[in-house]
Amino acid sequence: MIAYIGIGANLGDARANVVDAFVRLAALPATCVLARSSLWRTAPIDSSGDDYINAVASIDTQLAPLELLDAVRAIELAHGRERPYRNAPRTLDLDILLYDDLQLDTDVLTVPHPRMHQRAFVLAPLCEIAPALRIPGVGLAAALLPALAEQAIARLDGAAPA
Ligand code: PH2
Ligand code: MG
Ligand code: MG
Repeated sequence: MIAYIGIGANLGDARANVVDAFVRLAALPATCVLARSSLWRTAPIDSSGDDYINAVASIDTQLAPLELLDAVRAIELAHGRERPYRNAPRTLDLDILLYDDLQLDTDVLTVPHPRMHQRAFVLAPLCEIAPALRIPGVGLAAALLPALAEQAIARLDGAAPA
């Protein structure tokens, strides 16, 4: 299965944490990283604290959706992720954005990620690595970006070697 993982951090060494997330995703069982976006500096949306570093990875995985969710949560915990309140600043956040063509809405996991189509910090790195991608139930990811032009994001040069 091909899945897309949104990565974000705005506490501690956010840039190093995001780069380490790529490494840890590649080390998951039955999983390989297909592509990693650049790193992007983004203003917090419905959140506070420093600017975020955001990125997206595409992976090929044989992990089932809930196995993948457990795995990305373990990576967050390895970075000391705490959840004192909703959308609190964080050392590392890994969200399953898409899992193949799956559409799932349960208490623990909703795929596609329910807010991804409203967030330039997700769509810009996503479209970098998958310019023709369609979000099930929503449409072409790239077509959503122009409406989000007021969200402040900037690609960091040379941030993520392929
Ligand atoms: N994540 C959120 C809420 N707001 N803002 C930015 N810029 N980047 C994020 O990763 C982010 C956010 C909830 O996970
Ligand atoms: Mg998130
Ligand atoms: Mg999350």
